[in-house]
Amino acid sequence: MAKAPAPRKTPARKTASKPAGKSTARKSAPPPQPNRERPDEPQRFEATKEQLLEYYRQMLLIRRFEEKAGQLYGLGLIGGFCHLYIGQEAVAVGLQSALDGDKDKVITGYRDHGHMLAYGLDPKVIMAELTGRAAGIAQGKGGSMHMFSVEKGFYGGHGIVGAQVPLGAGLAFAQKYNDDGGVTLAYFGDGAANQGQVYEAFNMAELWKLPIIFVIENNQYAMGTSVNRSSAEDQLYRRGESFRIPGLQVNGMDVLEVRGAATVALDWVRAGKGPILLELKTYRYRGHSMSDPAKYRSREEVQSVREKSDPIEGVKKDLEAAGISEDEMKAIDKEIKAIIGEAADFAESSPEPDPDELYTDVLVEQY
Ligand SMILES: Cc1ncc(C[n+]2csc(CCOP(=O)(O)OP(=O)(O)O)c2C)c(N)n1
Ligand SMILES: [Mg+2]
Repeated sequence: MAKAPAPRKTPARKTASKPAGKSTARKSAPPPQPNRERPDEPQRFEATKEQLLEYYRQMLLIRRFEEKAGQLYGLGLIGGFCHLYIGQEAVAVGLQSALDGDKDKVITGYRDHGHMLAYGLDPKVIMAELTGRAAGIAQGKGGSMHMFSVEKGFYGGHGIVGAQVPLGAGLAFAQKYNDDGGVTLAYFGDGAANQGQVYEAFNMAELWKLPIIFVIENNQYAMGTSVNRSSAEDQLYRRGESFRIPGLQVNGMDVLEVRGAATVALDWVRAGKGPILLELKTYRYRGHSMSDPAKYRSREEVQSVREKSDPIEGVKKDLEAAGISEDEMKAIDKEIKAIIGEAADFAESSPEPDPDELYTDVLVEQY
C-alpha cells in the first residue's frame, strides 16, 4: 500500500521579533470569485387598485409640492438654491414604495424634496425648511439641499455632486456590520456618475458585498450638458461592470416598471449578493435649478416628453384600466391641493429661527 504523503511543512518566515519555527505569515483571503450570476429580468409590477391609487397620490403630491415651491421661490420666499423634481416623480415613488421604512435607508443629492415626500415626510416641515423657518426639518438652517431625518432613515440632501455615494456605502457598511437586515438606496445623477469617488465606493461595496442599491437618475442632463455629450459610456447601467456590480436599465417614467425593478434589486441585495446598480431613464421638465437659461435643449424637446411619457398621465391610464373613475381621481387632486395649500400657509406663517440658533447644530458634540 502506498504511503500517504507527509504533510508539507510551511517554511518558517524569518522575522526579527519572533523565534524561528513559528509561521507569522498571514493567511491571505481567497481571490474574489467572478460574479457570473445575473439578476432576474424585471417585470412591470402588477399593482392592486390600492397601490395604484397610492402611487398616483404620491406622484401628484410631489408634482404639486414642487410647483408650489417654484411659485414661492418666484415670490422671494425661498432663498438660495432650489432644484425641482418635476418629471422624475415615478423614480422615487416606484423605488421607495418597495422599501421597509423601519430598517432601510435613503440618501440622495440636492434634488431631494421628492424623495423626502415619497418616504413619508410631512410636506409642512419640508416646505417650512425651504422658506427657512424654525419648524423646518433642519430647523430652517439647511434649506432645499440639506434636509435630513435620521428618525425616518433619510440621510440627506447633499450639495456636493456625488458625495452621497460613498456616504451611502458607509450607511450600508453599518447595516452589514450591525446585521440589521437593512438596505441603503443611494441616488445620484448622470452627471455625478462621472465622479471618481463613485467608483471608489463601487469597489468597496462589491468587495465587501454591502447591502446597497446604487440608483442613477439619468434625467439626460447635468447642469448644462447632456449625458451623451459628457459621457464616454452613456449606457450608465454598465458603469458597475468593471467592479462586477450588475446593472439594469429601467424606464423611469413608468412607476410600475420602476416598482418591478425595485423588487428585483431588493431581492438581490437582501439575498446577500452585494450591490446592484439601477439606471433610471427619466427627464426633468424644469431647469437644473431656478436660474437656468436651458440653452442646451429646445422647448419642443421638453414638450414632447411631457406629451408622450409623463409619469402621472401614464399611471392615470393604469387607473382607468383598473376601473377608477375620473371623479375618484379628481377627488384625490382636490385632497392634494388642500395639503399643499396648508403646507405653504404653514411655511409662510411660522417664525424664523432665533438668531441664537446660529451657534447650535454646528458640531455633533460639544468641544
Ligand atoms: C463636486 C461638485 N462639482 C460641481 C458642482 C456643481 N454642480 C451642481 S449640480 C451639477 C450637475 C449634476 O448633474 P446630475 O448629476 O446629472 O444631477 P441632476 O442635477 O441632473 O439631478 C453640478 C456640476 C457641485 N455641486 N459639486
Ligand atoms: Mg442629470
